[in-house]
Amino acid sequence: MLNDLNAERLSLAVDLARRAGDLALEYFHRRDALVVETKRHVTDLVSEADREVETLIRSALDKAFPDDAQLGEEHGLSEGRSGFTWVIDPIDGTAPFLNGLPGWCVSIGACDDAGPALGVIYAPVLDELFVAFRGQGATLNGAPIRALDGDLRAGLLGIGANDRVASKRVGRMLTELMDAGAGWMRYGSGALMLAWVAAGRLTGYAEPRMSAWDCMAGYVLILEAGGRVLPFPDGPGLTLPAPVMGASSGAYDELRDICAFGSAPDW
Ligand code: 2AM
Ligand code: CA
Repeated sequence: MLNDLNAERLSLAVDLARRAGDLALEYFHRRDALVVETKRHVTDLVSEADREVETLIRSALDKAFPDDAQLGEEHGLSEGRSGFTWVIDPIDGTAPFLNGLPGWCVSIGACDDAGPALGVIYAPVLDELFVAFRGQGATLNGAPIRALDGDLRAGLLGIGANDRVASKRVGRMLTELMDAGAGWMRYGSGALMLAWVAAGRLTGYAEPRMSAWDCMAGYVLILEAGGRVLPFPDGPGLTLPAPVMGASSGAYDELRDICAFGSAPDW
């Protein structure tokens, strides 16, 4: 059973993911009117939608849990005193979002001294809501979910890569995965593909360089669905990019060895 405080946190996170998703969906339907800024690369985009959706989430969390810390993709870190840190990606998959594709989601995660704690991911176009809290199991639209049985060849593998990772590094990873017989796909949102690992739709997900807001919620979902995740750095490392990987138990070791995520990042 969750204590009262964590039950309130989970209930608000679910409510906010839906409200934030509805707001993002409004922007999605009139995306041609959005002013899009290229952060550094054609795949690294931000718009008013990302900022406004994060503001909606953060201001509600500020009000309800003023002692909690918050880390978000667009508005950075605000310190807290409770030991509980919200980790927020208002729109994960901004590039698919701005290009009219369905592969994007709102991701609200949290961690505490014991690691990843809360994960809520809502994909508005698909109307799918993934919910988990440490020790409480994971659900999709209210029904329990489990990671796949079997190894890397038991289903599809999700892959992500961005322009900050050397093309040779990505190419090597994909070559080795294909040589191992893994069929891979890319959908554009790391958070959503991690949720799909939890739901048994993918054997695993790997990306050499992601941020805490892309993976925290998905990590809780996978752990609660019986899978395994590559620990994301905590403390000051929480704000820095790192390799991200989650998989079913049977696929985890082989995937980690192929991706060479056991060693230091080599972007
Ligand atoms: P975003 O859509 O919120 O930017 C796709 O491979 C995944 O990587 C998405 O979760 C995407 O998040 C993230 N991503 C995109 N560009 C990135 C970058 N330059 N550094 C880290 N993560 C990035
Ligand atoms: Ca993101």
